Amino acid sequence: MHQGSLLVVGIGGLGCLWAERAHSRCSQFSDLLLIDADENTFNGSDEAHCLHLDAAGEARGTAALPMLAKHRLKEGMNNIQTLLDKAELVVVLTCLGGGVGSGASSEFASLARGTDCMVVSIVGFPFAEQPIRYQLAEENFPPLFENSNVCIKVSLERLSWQAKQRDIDWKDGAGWIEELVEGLLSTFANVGKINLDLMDFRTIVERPGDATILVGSGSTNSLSDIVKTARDSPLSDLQVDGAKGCWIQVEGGPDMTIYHLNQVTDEFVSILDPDCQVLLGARASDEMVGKIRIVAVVSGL
Ligand SMILES: Nc1nc2c(ncn2[C@@H]2O[C@H](COP(=O)(O)OP(=O)(O)OP(=O)(O)O)[C@@H](O)[C@H]2O)c(=O)[nH]1
Ligand SMILES: [Mg+2]
Repeated sequence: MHQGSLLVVGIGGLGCLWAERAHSRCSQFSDLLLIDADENTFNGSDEAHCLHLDAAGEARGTAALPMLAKHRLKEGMNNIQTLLDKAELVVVLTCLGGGVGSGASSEFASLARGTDCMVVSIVGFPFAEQPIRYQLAEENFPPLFENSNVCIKVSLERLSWQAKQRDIDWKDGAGWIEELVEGLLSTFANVGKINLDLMDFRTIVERPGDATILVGSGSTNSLSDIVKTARDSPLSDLQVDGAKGCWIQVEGGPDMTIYHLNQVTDEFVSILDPDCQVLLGARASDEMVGKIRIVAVVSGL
């Protein structure tokens, strides 16, 4: 991977918060771009490239309307074109239901696809008790979905429930979003025991049908629980048992053995279609001693 090929992008207030947190775990090998109408979003992120959607400085207010946000993104695009030209994979984090995320994210994904980038979108859906925001989210989801290679719907309701279980703030992504992005990007950035590259990833995500990403982690003493957490992790409500394609990355410590590797992958793959094409990668890192994490993209759903 060359410098600048992995790009984490936050769009809108919550999306930027998620992107910053995710990027802080993989800043050695990815770039960060924050896009918002609210300048306060950019405070405290020295490493970020920022696109302020009110860059003309005319204090035209916040881009509370999706159409306005979309328009301002187009105007500001030449400021970030070089970043996009370098990127091979962008991970877009956003939450629909407000102005910026709803308006600018599909436009951004479409521009990224136009430069032959792969786009993975992680998209928050508002709480059901905010019906107007929810409806706005539903209206703006299809164009984002169509412009993404993988598009994962995250219900804020489920996220907040998971965060409560873990006793952390849901707005930070319940730890889950960071883990997903870190797992995905570290796979591409590091040479593993069995290396998977972007070409393999593309093969899997470009299968017809839906795709989603599952993550699970835990101790090497409880391998079945790792598979179970991965299976329970989809924040979108897709059933994965008919998956025809699977790209799976297993990360462990230097103490990871072939037994561990086989055990988790066999158990995970047993839930998919028997004819599923499986591409496997594995890597070891010092921080993972005693632990194993799996990151899987399943497609053809
Ligand atoms: N209940 C609740 N929902 C929130 C909160 N923050 C964000 N959301 C939800 O997340 C969605 C997106 O929020 P933001 O990312 O802040 O919106 P934005 O894209 O910056 O758009 P604007 O600020 O409206 O221009 C909203 O529609 C809300 O449904 C919060 O503190 N409480
Ligand atoms: Mg905002």
